[in-house]
Amino acid sequence: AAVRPRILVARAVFPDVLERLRAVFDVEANQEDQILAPAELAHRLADKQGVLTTASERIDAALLAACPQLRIVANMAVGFNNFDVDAMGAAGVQGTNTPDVLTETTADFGFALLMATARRLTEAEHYLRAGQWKQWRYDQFAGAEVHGSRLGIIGMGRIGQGIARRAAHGFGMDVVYHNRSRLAPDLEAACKARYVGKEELLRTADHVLLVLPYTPASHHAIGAAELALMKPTATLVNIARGGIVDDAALAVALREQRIAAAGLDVFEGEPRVHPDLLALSNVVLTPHIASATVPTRRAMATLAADNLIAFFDGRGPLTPVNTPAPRKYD
Ligand code: 8YV
Repeated sequence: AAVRPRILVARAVFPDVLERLRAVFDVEANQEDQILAPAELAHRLADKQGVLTTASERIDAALLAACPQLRIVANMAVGFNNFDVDAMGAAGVQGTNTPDVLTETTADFGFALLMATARRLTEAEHYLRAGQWKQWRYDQFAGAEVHGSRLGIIGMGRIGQGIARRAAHGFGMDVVYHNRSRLAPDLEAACKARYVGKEELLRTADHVLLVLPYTPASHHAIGAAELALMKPTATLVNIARGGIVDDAALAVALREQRIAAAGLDVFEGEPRVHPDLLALSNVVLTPHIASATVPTRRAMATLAADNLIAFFDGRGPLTPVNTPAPRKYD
């Protein structure tokens, strides 16, 4: 029998997905509820040809140097800012991600977080649970309007467009967006969204929603200067990546009520959350769960596994993120 490729599954996954991998590969699985530290990850990958990762495992030049046999990294995430794509390309390592399968679920959550933030859902629930609700009051938890208001979306990829469709068609919102490039006219028409500059978006939107990839160019794309442009009644929602927002500057803006509220599913340095954010009541904070439904997480794990399977059986990666240089010894 042919030698089976050796694979590491770096984080716990659905048991049946693991079984699917075990049918074709020699699998070492980290089923612990714990991220492997960089040195431990390098150690476990020293003799592996493939790995299934999540956005928590960093794949950089130092790791690649310690893993000479590695040929493919299959990320169980659409975002791949945990990859040093240049280093992977130079080392001849294929990267893959999980686009499409999580688009609608993540768009649902973006909208949920927008609603929860604008309508002060969690703040009101905490108040009720704490036994503080004594009577109705005209201004109790009075929030911002969602329907009919202006939504500004920064990052208009698949997920951004999904949110725009929900906003325009379901909530009669006036949708504006900013993106590296303008959408094709038919896509713009489908989500009834209008392209504007970043500054116009920040100045005029009632709600600003971030769904852009995290790259050196988007680091702190929302900092003190950008927050200062926003309306004092505006809400900010981040379902993209920590690091796109300067969390310390955001905490100041929220505390001083320069903007009304923020909904955050991702944080700089997560799972650590900036203590100044935790101290505020005008925030809704969730632990990176925008793609977390059972069917979607299953589809993500299955697509990551299928990328490994297709790569090693010669069909090639299904959803590649790079075109690596040919390896010297292939
Ligand atoms: C993942 C995500 O749950 O797809 C992404 O980019 O951020 C989430 O869907 C998380 O990154 C784990 O890989």
